[in-house]
Amino acid sequence: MTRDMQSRLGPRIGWSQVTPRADYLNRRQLMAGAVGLGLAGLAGPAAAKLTYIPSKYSTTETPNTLEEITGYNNFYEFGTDKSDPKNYSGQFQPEPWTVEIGGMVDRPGTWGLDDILKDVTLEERIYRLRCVEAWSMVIPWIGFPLKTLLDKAGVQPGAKFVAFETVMRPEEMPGQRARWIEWPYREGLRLDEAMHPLTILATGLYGDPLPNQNGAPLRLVVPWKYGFKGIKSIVKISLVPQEPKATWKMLQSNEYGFYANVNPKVDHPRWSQATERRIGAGLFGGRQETQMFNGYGEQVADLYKGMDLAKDY
Ligand SMILES: Nc1nc2c(c(=O)[nH]1)N[C@H]1C(S)=C(S)[C@@H](COP(=O)(O)O)O[C@H]1N2
Ligand SMILES: [Mo]
Repeated sequence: MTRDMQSRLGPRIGWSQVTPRADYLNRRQLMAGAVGLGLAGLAGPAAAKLTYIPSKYSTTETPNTLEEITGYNNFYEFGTDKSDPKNYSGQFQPEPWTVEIGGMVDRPGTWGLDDILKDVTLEERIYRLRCVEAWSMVIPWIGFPLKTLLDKAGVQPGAKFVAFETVMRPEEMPGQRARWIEWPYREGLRLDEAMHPLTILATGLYGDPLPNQNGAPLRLVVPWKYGFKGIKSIVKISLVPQEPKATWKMLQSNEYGFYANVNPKVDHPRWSQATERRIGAGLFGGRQETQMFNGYGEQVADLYKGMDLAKDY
């Protein structure tokens, strides 16, 4: 039996799972009221530390529970099991944090995350997340468009791609002491993908700052791409003229491409991408069809006009 199967056979619904979500839904209603009254800056959700506004880009699908989102993760810096990030990220220190922005920008430099966040408006973005391993979730991220940060840095004309790197902390990240991955974890986007309004840097979820296992304190979320593009715990962002290195492509380029757009018609060499297992759907929930661009085609299909997505997978 696979580990996936085991997690589906355990007891699923208890008060510890139901209550936080009910709380959260109430808080969201409160929040919507506060925004309506123009009080967003004053009246944040009672138990949350972040203040944010809703977004038209959110799905109306029901989010996964906080337990699911924080207990079933891929974050190989903490280990390869789905439960490793939750179990081994407790010592990780996401504060203070700086992000280096460099390459082809007018204002290169290293900024404190607090400074960066001072003048951004946080939004809630409830997005589908589709892992390349054919499971999925719905996650209520809190974040802001990557474009906001890139505009602040001033992207120069020759820049064509954005490269990202995760922090190196082998003392706090046991997975980084294993050398089968060439750390740091790296990812990249084409500049137009990076500037797209759906592309966000997330700083929280369920109204609170990001848990360590989800990529505290700052991670990328690109909802129409496989989850591995969503690089966690980012310390470096560079504007570059050429396609940058990306960790999974470096490991196995015939299985993981640079684009990694969710595509039910282009199978992974070792499994079908036509359907997916929604975490939390339960033993009898069955599989659901995977949507082209993870259901965001209306917004992003134009980015890939004229490209052969079977070749540029
Ligand atoms: N630095 C880093 N970022 C990472 C990963 C990783 O191992 N290391 N895993 C990726 C994969 S495969 C997925 S599916 C998502 C999972 O995000 P989540 O655990 O917040 O759901 O993170 C991505 N970002
Ligand atoms: Mo993934």
